[in-house]
Amino acid sequence: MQNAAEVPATAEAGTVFARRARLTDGWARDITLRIESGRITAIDIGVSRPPGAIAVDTLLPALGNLHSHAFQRAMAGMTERKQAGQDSFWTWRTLMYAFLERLTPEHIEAIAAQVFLEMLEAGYAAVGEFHYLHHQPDGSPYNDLAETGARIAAAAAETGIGLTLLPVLYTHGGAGCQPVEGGQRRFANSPDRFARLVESTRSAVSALPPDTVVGIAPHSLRATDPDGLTATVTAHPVGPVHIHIAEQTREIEQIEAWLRARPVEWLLANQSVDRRWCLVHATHMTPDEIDGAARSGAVAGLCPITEANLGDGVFEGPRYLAAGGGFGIGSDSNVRIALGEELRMLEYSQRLRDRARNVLVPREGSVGETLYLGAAAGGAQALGRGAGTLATGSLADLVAIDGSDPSLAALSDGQLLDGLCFAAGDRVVTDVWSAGRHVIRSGRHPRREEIRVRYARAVSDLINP
Ligand code: NGQ
Ligand code: ZN
Repeated sequence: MQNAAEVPATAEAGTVFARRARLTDGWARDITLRIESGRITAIDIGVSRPPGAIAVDTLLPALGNLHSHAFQRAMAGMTERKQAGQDSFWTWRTLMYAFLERLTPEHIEAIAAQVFLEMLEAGYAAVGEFHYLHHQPDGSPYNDLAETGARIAAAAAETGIGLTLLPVLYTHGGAGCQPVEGGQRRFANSPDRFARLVESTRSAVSALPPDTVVGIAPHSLRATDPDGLTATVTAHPVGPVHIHIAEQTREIEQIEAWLRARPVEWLLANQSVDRRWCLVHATHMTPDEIDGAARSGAVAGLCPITEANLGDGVFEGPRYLAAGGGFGIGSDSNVRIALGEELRMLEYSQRLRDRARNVLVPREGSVGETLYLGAAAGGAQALGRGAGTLATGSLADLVAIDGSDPSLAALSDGQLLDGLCFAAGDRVVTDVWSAGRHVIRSGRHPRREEIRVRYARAVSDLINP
């Protein structure tokens, strides 16, 4: 399965020479960066290229993609036809449930490998896979409770992407402990069985590189209940905790009717939300909720392309940033995997709403730097990766871009990240290292063809049963 000669399972050691790099406190020229055991162990500035070093143009910390449902990639483009009545998030969800009914573990692995490869080629070094497709179509578990999680792990191992695997607790079909129905049967676990699922998931990733993380993901307040949520969070006192929250206005109404508080309000009052939490979407918040979420230290998991695609609404960026809130970026439904475009969509949605320019900067300065470096730090925090900045001791999650690309060639160092967000496409990515694994070279993944062929076979099997 895995070709160790092409994508090393253990982190390489080596030296990277960059014409320029965005270090923690600013730009530097002619740097070497030493990688050992997957970490940055030394950075030297103003040096000449040492023999044997891999030379790149512009080196940046690579982003982690903090929220993905890999399987949804295979239905991209299948839900964009208007049907009778008003199409909504909820009608999309019905189509998504119908789609996932047919997925086998083999399909899940083939799709995830393609998705992870596309993420790496887009410049992401790691992914948070919010994984809820656990069981067989009739709801009975596979022999190995973590069968499908093991498929996600295999896809991560094959591609070399850094994996934070987030098995999902999904107990109820809707707010107020409604029964699970139809496609939801593949997701469902009691808190007790979920605890066993997390243990099996840990075994499933045990052969992966040491930067691999297992966290937990209560799916949403809708799909859990207060006691199950508390018990689960208490039983897993370390590692990332991700939850979908306040994405749709109907969800706000249902949670208010049931729990007598808005979703974020309820969560902040009833759970110990802190730096290990990632609040995915957090679209609809009152000013008090925004301030409380920002103060909690949690990361807002923003998924701008999917949120636009699903008609969720627009995140209240200015107040959240002013309150010091942390954020990161996720590709969620994977309808399109494009890193610069996520950041651009995030800023453009604010501009369209506010009829203003350069919105997502708390005081003054570059929007691109604020978004890119903010998402690098927030993404790393949410994924439990000691990455997000080019500094000694950090995990070597690196991306190199070609500053001589026509979209970037005219820009100064201080304008470069604005160019990356607003002018360039992800084709400017030349190299990616994930925890020191040099997985993208000359913009390509070494297993691109095999993975693509396997993906094509899987989707053809899905559409022509
Ligand atoms: C998901 N996606 O879990 O894939 C959800 C849809 C739900 C987004 N929320 C299902 N974007 O929320 O129940
Ligand atoms: Zn999601």
